Amino acid sequence: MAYELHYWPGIQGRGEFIRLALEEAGAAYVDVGRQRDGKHRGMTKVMALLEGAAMPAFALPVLVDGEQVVGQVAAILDHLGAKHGLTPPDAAGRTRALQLQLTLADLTTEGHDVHHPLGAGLYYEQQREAALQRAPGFQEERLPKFLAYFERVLERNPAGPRYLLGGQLTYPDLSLFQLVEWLRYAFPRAAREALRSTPRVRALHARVRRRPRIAAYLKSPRRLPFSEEDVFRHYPELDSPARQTRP
Ligand SMILES: N[C@@H](CCC(=O)N[C@@H](CS)C(=O)NCC(=O)O)C(=O)O
Repeated sequence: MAYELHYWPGIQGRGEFIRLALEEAGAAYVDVGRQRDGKHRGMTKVMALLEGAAMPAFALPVLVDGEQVVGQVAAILDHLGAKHGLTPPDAAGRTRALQLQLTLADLTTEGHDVHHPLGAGLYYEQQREAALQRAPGFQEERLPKFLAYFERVLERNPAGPRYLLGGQLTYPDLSLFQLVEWLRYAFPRAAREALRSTPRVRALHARVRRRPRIAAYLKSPRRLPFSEEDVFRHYPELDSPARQTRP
Protein backbone atom coordinates (compact mmCIF):
# COMPACT_ATOMS: atom_id res chain seq x y z
CA MET A 1 0.00 0.00 0.00
CA ALA A 2 1.27 3.48 -0.87
CA TYR A 3 2.33 5.77 1.94
CA GLU A 4 0.36 8.97 2.42
CA LEU A 5 2.39 12.13 2.91
CA HIS A 6 0.27 14.88 4.43
CA TYR A 7 1.75 18.34 3.93
CA TRP A 8 0.90 21.85 2.70
CA PRO A 9 0.61 22.09 -1.10
CA GLY A 10 2.63 24.51 -3.19
CA ILE A 11 5.94 24.47 -1.31
CA GLN A 12 8.79 22.08 -0.61
CA GLY A 13 8.68 22.87 3.10
CA ARG A 14 9.54 20.35 5.76
CA GLY A 15 7.66 17.81 3.67
CA GLU A 16 10.69 17.79 1.38
CA PHE A 17 12.77 15.87 3.93
CA ILE A 18 10.19 13.11 3.72
CA ARG A 19 9.85 13.24 -0.08
CA LEU A 20 13.61 12.85 -0.51
CA ALA A 21 13.61 9.73 1.69
CA LEU A 22 10.59 8.24 -0.10
CA GLU A 23 12.09 9.01 -3.52
CA GLU A 24 15.48 7.55 -2.61
CA ALA A 25 13.75 4.43 -1.27
CA GLY A 26 11.70 4.11 -4.48
CA ALA A 27 8.60 3.88 -2.28
CA ALA A 28 5.10 4.49 -3.60
CA TYR A 29 3.46 7.50 -1.95
CA VAL A 30 0.58 9.90 -2.41
CA ASP A 31 1.28 13.57 -1.70
CA VAL A 32 -2.20 14.08 -0.28
CA GLY A 33 -2.16 17.88 0.06
CA ARG A 34 -1.34 18.27 -3.64
CA GLN A 35 -4.28 16.17 -4.82
CA ARG A 36 -6.89 18.23 -6.61
CA ASP A 37 -9.87 16.04 -7.29
CA GLY A 38 -12.87 18.31 -7.13
CA LYS A 39 -14.99 17.73 -4.05
CA HIS A 40 -12.36 15.79 -2.12
CA ARG A 41 -9.55 18.25 -2.33
CA GLY A 42 -6.32 17.03 -0.77
CA MET A 43 -6.09 19.69 1.92
CA THR A 44 -9.49 18.71 3.29
CA LYS A 45 -8.07 15.25 3.90
CA VAL A 46 -4.89 16.69 5.41
CA MET A 47 -6.81 18.86 7.88
CA ALA A 48 -9.17 15.99 8.72
CA LEU A 49 -6.16 13.83 9.60
CA LEU A 50 -4.55 16.56 11.71
CA GLU A 51 -7.72 17.00 13.70
CA GLY A 52 -9.11 13.50 13.66
CA ALA A 53 -6.24 11.04 14.15
CA ALA A 54 -6.48 8.96 17.34
CA MET A 55 -3.02 10.17 18.32
CA PRO A 56 -2.93 13.56 16.56
CA ALA A 57 0.22 15.22 15.28
CA PHE A 58 0.84 18.84 16.31
CA ALA A 59 1.93 20.04 12.84
CA LEU A 60 2.71 18.90 9.31
CA PRO A 61 4.29 16.84 7.81
CA VAL A 62 2.49 13.67 8.83
CA LEU A 63 3.07 10.23 7.31
CA VAL A 64 0.38 7.57 7.17
CA ASP A 65 1.73 4.03 6.89
CA GLY A 66 -1.28 1.73 7.01
CA GLU A 67 -2.70 2.02 10.52
CA GLN A 68 0.22 4.09 11.76
CA VAL A 69 0.14 7.89 11.77
CA VAL A 70 3.53 9.54 12.43
CA GLY A 71 4.25 13.24 12.98
CA GLN A 72 7.55 15.16 13.37
CA VAL A 73 10.09 14.99 10.53
CA ALA A 74 12.71 13.19 12.61
CA ALA A 75 10.27 10.52 13.82
CA ILE A 76 8.95 9.97 10.29
CA LEU A 77 12.47 9.58 8.92
CA ASP A 78 13.40 7.20 11.71
CA HIS A 79 10.33 5.12 10.81
CA LEU A 80 11.04 5.16 7.07
CA GLY A 81 14.77 4.74 7.55
CA ALA A 82 14.32 1.50 9.44
CA LYS A 83 11.95 0.10 6.82
CA HIS A 84 14.00 1.08 3.76
CA GLY A 85 17.62 0.71 4.87
CA LEU A 86 18.14 4.47 5.23
CA THR A 87 19.32 4.33 8.84
CA PRO A 88 22.18 2.33 10.37
CA PRO A 89 20.91 -1.13 11.38
CA ASP A 90 22.16 -1.07 14.99
CA ALA A 91 20.45 0.80 17.83
CA ALA A 92 23.41 3.10 18.51
CA GLY A 93 23.66 4.08 14.84
CA ARG A 94 19.93 4.69 14.67
CA THR A 95 20.16 7.07 17.62
CA ARG A 96 23.06 8.88 15.95
CA ALA A 97 20.98 9.34 12.81
CA LEU A 98 18.21 10.82 14.93
CA GLN A 99 20.70 13.12 16.67
CA LEU A 100 21.92 14.45 13.31
CA GLN A 101 18.37 14.89 12.02
CA LEU A 102 17.33 16.85 15.10
CA THR A 103 20.36 19.10 14.65
CA LEU A 104 19.24 19.68 11.05
CA ALA A 105 15.77 20.47 12.41
CA ASP A 106 17.34 23.12 14.66
CA LEU A 107 19.08 24.66 11.65
CA THR A 108 15.81 24.55 9.70
CA THR A 109 13.99 26.46 12.44
CA GLU A 110 16.78 29.02 12.79
CA GLY A 111 16.84 29.56 9.01
CA HIS A 112 13.09 30.11 9.04
CA ASP A 113 13.27 32.48 11.99
CA VAL A 114 15.61 34.82 10.10
CA HIS A 115 12.69 36.04 7.99
CA HIS A 116 10.08 35.51 10.75
CA PRO A 117 11.87 36.56 13.96
CA LEU A 118 8.79 37.96 15.71
CA GLY A 119 6.18 35.36 14.87
CA ALA A 120 4.81 33.02 12.22
CA GLY A 121 1.46 34.79 12.38
CA LEU A 122 2.87 38.03 10.94
CA TYR A 123 3.86 38.78 7.33
CA TYR A 124 7.54 39.26 6.54
CA GLU A 125 6.87 42.92 5.78
CA GLN A 126 5.58 43.41 9.34
CA GLN A 127 8.85 42.13 10.85
CA ARG A 128 11.37 43.23 8.23
CA GLU A 129 13.27 45.50 10.64
CA ALA A 130 13.68 42.70 13.18
CA ALA A 131 14.69 40.32 10.36
CA LEU A 132 17.40 42.74 9.26
CA GLN A 133 18.75 42.69 12.79
CA ARG A 134 18.57 38.92 13.08
CA ALA A 135 20.15 38.04 9.72
CA PRO A 136 23.80 38.93 10.46
CA GLY A 137 23.96 36.70 13.53
CA PHE A 138 22.59 33.78 11.55
CA GLN A 139 24.96 34.32 8.65
CA GLU A 140 28.11 35.04 10.61
CA GLU A 141 27.73 32.77 13.60
CA ARG A 142 24.99 30.16 13.41
CA LEU A 143 25.19 29.06 9.77
CA PRO A 144 29.01 28.63 9.81
CA LYS A 145 28.77 26.86 13.18
CA PHE A 146 26.18 24.35 11.92
CA LEU A 147 28.06 23.67 8.67
CA ALA A 148 31.38 23.30 10.50
CA TYR A 149 29.69 20.79 12.79
CA PHE A 150 28.53 18.62 9.88
CA GLU A 151 31.98 18.97 8.29
CA ARG A 152 33.47 17.61 11.53
CA VAL A 153 31.02 14.70 11.60
CA LEU A 154 32.02 13.78 8.02
CA GLU A 155 35.71 14.19 8.80
CA ARG A 156 35.49 11.92 11.85
CA ASN A 157 33.39 9.18 10.28
CA PRO A 158 35.61 6.10 10.73
CA ALA A 159 34.26 4.72 7.43
CA GLY A 160 35.40 7.86 5.57
CA PRO A 161 33.91 11.25 4.70
CA ARG A 162 31.55 10.13 1.94
CA TYR A 163 28.54 9.96 4.28
CA LEU A 164 27.65 11.25 7.74
CA LEU A 165 27.26 7.77 9.25
CA GLY A 166 29.10 4.63 8.20
CA GLY A 167 29.88 3.69 4.63
CA GLN A 168 26.51 4.17 3.02
CA LEU A 169 23.83 6.78 2.62
CA THR A 170 21.40 7.34 5.48
CA TYR A 171 18.50 9.75 5.79
CA PRO A 172 20.46 12.61 7.46
CA ASP A 173 22.62 12.75 4.29
CA LEU A 174 19.46 13.47 2.29
CA SER A 175 18.37 16.13 4.76
CA LEU A 176 21.79 17.81 4.78
CA PHE A 177 21.56 17.90 0.97
CA GLN A 178 18.21 19.73 1.31
CA LEU A 179 19.63 22.23 3.80
CA VAL A 180 22.50 23.08 1.44
CA GLU A 181 19.95 23.55 -1.36
CA TRP A 182 17.89 25.90 0.80
CA LEU A 183 20.85 27.82 2.18
CA ARG A 184 22.25 28.41 -1.30
CA TYR A 185 18.86 29.69 -2.43
CA ALA A 186 18.05 31.86 0.57
CA PHE A 187 21.48 33.18 1.48
CA PRO A 188 23.68 32.77 -1.62
CA ARG A 189 26.41 35.06 -0.34
CA ALA A 190 26.56 33.71 3.21
CA ALA A 191 26.20 30.08 2.08
CA ARG A 192 29.05 30.47 -0.45
CA GLU A 193 31.23 31.95 2.27
CA ALA A 194 30.43 29.24 4.85
CA LEU A 195 30.62 26.35 2.38
CA ARG A 196 34.07 27.48 1.25
CA SER A 197 35.53 25.98 4.44
CA THR A 198 33.33 22.85 4.43
CA PRO A 199 34.51 20.87 1.37
CA ARG A 200 33.15 17.56 2.69
CA VAL A 201 29.66 19.02 3.08
CA ARG A 202 29.88 20.37 -0.49
CA ALA A 203 31.01 16.98 -1.77
CA LEU A 204 28.20 15.19 0.09
CA HIS A 205 25.66 17.56 -1.46
CA ALA A 206 27.03 16.84 -4.95
CA ARG A 207 27.10 13.09 -4.25
CA VAL A 208 23.46 13.05 -3.15
CA ARG A 209 22.42 15.12 -6.16
CA ARG A 210 23.99 12.52 -8.49
CA ARG A 211 22.11 9.57 -7.01
CA PRO A 212 19.91 8.27 -9.83
CA ARG A 213 16.59 8.41 -7.98
CA ILE A 214 17.33 11.83 -6.46
CA ALA A 215 18.51 13.21 -9.82
CA ALA A 216 15.30 11.93 -11.46
CA TYR A 217 13.19 13.40 -8.68
CA LEU A 218 14.85 16.82 -8.92
CA LYS A 219 13.99 16.94 -12.63
CA SER A 220 10.41 15.82 -12.06
CA PRO A 221 7.36 18.06 -11.54
CA ARG A 222 7.13 16.63 -8.01
CA ARG A 223 10.09 18.83 -7.04
CA LEU A 224 8.53 22.25 -6.62
CA PRO A 225 10.62 25.41 -7.06
CA PHE A 226 12.01 27.42 -4.15
CA SER A 227 9.78 30.31 -3.19
CA GLU A 228 9.08 33.14 -0.77
CA GLU A 229 6.27 31.07 0.78
CA ASP A 230 8.69 28.40 1.92
CA VAL A 231 10.64 27.71 5.10
CA PHE A 232 13.79 29.21 3.55
CA ARG A 233 13.18 32.38 1.54
CA HIS A 234 15.40 34.64 -0.50
CA TYR A 235 15.12 38.28 0.47
CA PRO A 236 18.26 39.94 -0.93
CA GLU A 237 18.41 42.45 1.91
CA LEU A 238 18.78 39.59 4.43
CA ASP A 239 21.82 38.20 2.61
CA SER A 240 23.77 41.44 2.71
CA PRO A 241 27.10 41.71 4.49
CA ALA A 242 26.51 42.51 8.16
CA ARG A 243 28.16 45.92 8.02
CA GLN A 244 25.44 47.14 5.66
CA THR A 245 22.51 45.95 7.78
CA ARG A 246 23.71 46.81 11.27
CA PRO A 247 22.83 50.31 12.47
N1 LIG B 1 9.30 20.05 14.65
C1 LIG B 1 8.30 19.88 13.63
C2 LIG B 1 7.98 21.21 13.01
C3 LIG B 1 6.73 21.12 12.16
C4 LIG B 1 6.34 22.46 11.62
O1 LIG B 1 6.71 23.52 12.13
N2 LIG B 1 5.51 22.40 10.57
C5 LIG B 1 4.98 23.60 9.97
C6 LIG B 1 5.02 23.52 8.46
S1 LIG B 1 6.68 23.33 7.85
C7 LIG B 1 3.55 23.73 10.41
O2 LIG B 1 2.69 23.07 9.91
N3 LIG B 1 3.36 24.59 11.42
C8 LIG B 1 2.07 24.87 11.98
C9 LIG B 1 2.20 25.17 13.44
O3 LIG B 1 3.30 25.05 14.00
O4 LIG B 1 1.19 25.55 14.02
C10 LIG B 1 8.82 18.88 12.57
O5 LIG B 1 10.04 18.81 12.37
O6 LIG B 1 8.00 18.18 11.95
